[in-house]
Amino acid sequence: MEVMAQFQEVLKQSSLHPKPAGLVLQYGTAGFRTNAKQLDHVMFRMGLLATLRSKKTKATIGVMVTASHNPEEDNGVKLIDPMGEMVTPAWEGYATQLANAEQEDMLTALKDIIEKETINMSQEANVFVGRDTRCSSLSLSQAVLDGVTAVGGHSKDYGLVTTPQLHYMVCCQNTEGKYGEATVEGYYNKLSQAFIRLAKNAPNCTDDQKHLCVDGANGIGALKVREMESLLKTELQISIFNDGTKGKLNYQCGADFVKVQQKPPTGILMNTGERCCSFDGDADRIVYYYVDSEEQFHLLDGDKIATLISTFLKELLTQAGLDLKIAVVQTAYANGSSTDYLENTMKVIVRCTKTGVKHLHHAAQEFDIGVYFEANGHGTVLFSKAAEQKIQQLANDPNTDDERKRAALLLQNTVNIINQTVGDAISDMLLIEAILAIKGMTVQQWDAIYTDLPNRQLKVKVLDRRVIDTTDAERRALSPPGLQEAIDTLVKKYRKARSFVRPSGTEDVVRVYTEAETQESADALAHEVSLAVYRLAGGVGDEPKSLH
Ligand code: 16G
Ligand code: MG
Repeated sequence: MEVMAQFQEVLKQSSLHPKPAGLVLQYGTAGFRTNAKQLDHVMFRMGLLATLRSKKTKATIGVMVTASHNPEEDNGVKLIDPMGEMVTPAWEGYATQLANAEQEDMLTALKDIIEKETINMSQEANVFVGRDTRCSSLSLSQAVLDGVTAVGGHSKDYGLVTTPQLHYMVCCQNTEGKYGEATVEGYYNKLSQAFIRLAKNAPNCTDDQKHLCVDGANGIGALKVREMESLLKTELQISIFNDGTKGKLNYQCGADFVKVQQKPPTGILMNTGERCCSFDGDADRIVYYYVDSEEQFHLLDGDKIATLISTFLKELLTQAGLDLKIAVVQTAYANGSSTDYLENTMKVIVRCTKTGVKHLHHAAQEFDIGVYFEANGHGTVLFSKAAEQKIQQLANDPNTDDERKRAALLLQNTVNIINQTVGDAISDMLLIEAILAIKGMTVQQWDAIYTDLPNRQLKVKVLDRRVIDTTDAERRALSPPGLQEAIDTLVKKYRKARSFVRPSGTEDVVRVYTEAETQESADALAHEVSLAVYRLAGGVGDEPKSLH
């Protein structure tokens, strides 16, 4: 189609997806996210934008319709770049501009992007679209597809998939199959084969140890685990709870609920000491937990997962005699005990970045092996090309002795089981299960590697959260004046204490984090820091109340 005619078509189609006048939304930490009723125009426009991005990069782009762990009535959209990573920041800016242009200015906003990025409109474009199980997701993903078509792009609708599956398939498509086949079956086959090969190294694993309870958050993860279950054969027996047949999405269940509330989800039947895990609503986060004989709940969050995985990898590197630099990337939310254990006992490099997967992902790329996890359970492992080659060479070298060969093969299958594009609950679960089986480790032994410092997270409502400016990976506040000094003074009152505050990237609040030697201290400090934020950063509503 000729360019002018194409713009006419965009205008015509766009009028079928009108923007409510005055509505302003931000492409936040992980895409747009708000009540589903406000998103039709955003979806159509993200279809347009993804097509432009595809023309620009001459590669397939992904669009995932999901609001992750938000309530059922919300929805959202995440854009995926060619290598399966999150869309580059400059284009997040375009996304915000395009989504907020009033109906009559939409075409101008679109043309602006085309001009700034010197996009050749006759270039072919291809967009992969996926969605989660929310009721609103079907029609919203149709709006994305309409956007792609309106600007002359090709699309492939994958229907119901997890967010990490779509990331994976975009990467496969753009690497001509080198990463795997760009189908859901291809994903299941690659991961399950690697899992079964790893599980072969745990011949003494009992049936009890092979059992896992999964809380699917009543979302897409439950559906997808069910689809791949049979491929895991007898190596892993999964009982799926909160599979979406009865309960409501993310309601009193799922990884975010379990992490924030520090208690088991409803809808799960767990025996004493039994290993359980929870996914979030789009299956890109996972946390583990169990309840002991005194009914005490034990959470194994992203920090514990990062420790388990990096210990396993480090041991294999030693056995294989491979000199590869391994690092763990965390955020300020990482429990102080985990950082201490990683740095001082395991002696691995630890890096701290700002909150948000893209920051961790980026930092992890700087090492041969970068293990990154947020405490909330989002994370994965990245292997550099050189690291993958060295592992491969060693595994294929006929002169490698038995012990080194075994380690190299284990490393090779570990590479294959991991979804390197983004944190992936299913892939992380399979890796963790394989590690526990190979090491003959119970969930209690894993938990005992180090003891978490008691901690507390609170939120404070302020007039404008942007008055808080942070530095040092969000660990120190630069403004408003006096806030950091106030926090420093309060922290000094408690043993082993630490605290930081940061404006949320997904909610209109300031977040407060504290940790200390006892829960009472962590709670008292959290209250005092909240008060300081309230007083110095323009708190609204009632003063924060004490927790006890
Ligand atoms: C988003 C981020 C997550 C981060 C969270 C912080 C991605 C895919 N997700 O969910 O990594 O921990 O935001 O939220 O980047 P907050 O800024 O509201 O604390
Ligand atoms: Mg998620």
